[in-house]
Amino acid sequence: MGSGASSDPRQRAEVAEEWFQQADVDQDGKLSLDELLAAAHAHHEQNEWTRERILSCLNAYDQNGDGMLDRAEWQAACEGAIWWQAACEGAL
Ligand SMILES: [Ca+2]
Ligand SMILES: [Ca+2]
Repeated sequence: MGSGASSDPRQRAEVAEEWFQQADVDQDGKLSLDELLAAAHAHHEQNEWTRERILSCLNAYDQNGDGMLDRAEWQAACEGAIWWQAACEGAL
C-alpha cells in the first residue's frame, strides 16, 4: 500500500516552507513581488508568469494588504491550491 505522501497536507506545508526559504532572497520573512517573480521564473516558463499575473496572485492572498506575502499568507496560498496556477486561473 502506498502512503500517499504526495497528497499529505503536512508534506505540502513542508514543501511550501522550502519554497518560501528559497524565494525569500533578502530573508526579511516576506515574499515581495520581485521575489515571487524570480521564484516563478526559476520553476516555470517566463512567458506564462508575467508580472501582472504574479501580482494578481499576490493580491489574492495578501490578507493584510502590505503588498507582500508573509509565511502565514504563503502557507494559506499553498494549501488553498496545488500550486498558484490553479488559484490564478480562477482569479484572472
Ligand atoms: Ca523577502
Ligand atoms: Ca501580506
